[in-house]
Amino acid sequence: MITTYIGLGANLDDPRAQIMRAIEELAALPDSRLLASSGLYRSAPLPCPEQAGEPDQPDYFNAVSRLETRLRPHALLDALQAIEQAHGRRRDARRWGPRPLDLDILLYGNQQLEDERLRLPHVGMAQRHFVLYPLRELAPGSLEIPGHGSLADLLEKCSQDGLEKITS
Ligand code: A4P
Ligand code: MG
Repeated sequence: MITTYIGLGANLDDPRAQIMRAIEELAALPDSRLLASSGLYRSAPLPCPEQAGEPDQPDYFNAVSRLETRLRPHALLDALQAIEQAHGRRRDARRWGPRPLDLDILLYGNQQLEDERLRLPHVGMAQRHFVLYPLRELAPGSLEIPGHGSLADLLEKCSQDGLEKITS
């Protein structure tokens, strides 16, 4: 079994309910065991690097889950994308457009990988408050983010400003 951390994000169609339902769906994945999930956090959408101005979309709700799995990374990605599809996710929309559900593999053990479908660790996770603060609820500060250093070091460089904790 490999320990993975999954990032959940949503900003459309009752985002809180989307995330609560997605956590139940993670718990039902084959060859996997859901070990824990963080509380729910709310924050403004990140400004997309390819679009000028402030993003015109609703706030995001985010959480992180810890999952043990025997699925290989690409099989896990397939399973997560199937869950996104079942939540009505459309992938033809603009990059970083609003979505009912986004599931990212943040970490897969300590594996580093880069191909046309998958990058591990997930790009940007090391700088994002809506990833690092929920992750802190589930993992020790000594957790190594391959290529970026320890979780504790990353948290020190990442302000919590603008991140509101909604539920524990
Ligand atoms: N992909 C590559 N690596 C991974 C991985 N580790 N986990 C590929 C999951 N997918 C991975 O993703 C595009 C492609 O990334 C997938 O087909 C997969 O093969 P997508 O979900 O279709 O599109 P996206 O999510 O719009 O793009 P991207 O670049 O993954 O965006 P992010 O990084 O997910 O960011 N603001 C707040 N406050 N909270 C948020 O959660 N999320 C985003 C999206 C922007 N702003 C946000 C938030
Ligand atoms: Mg994504």
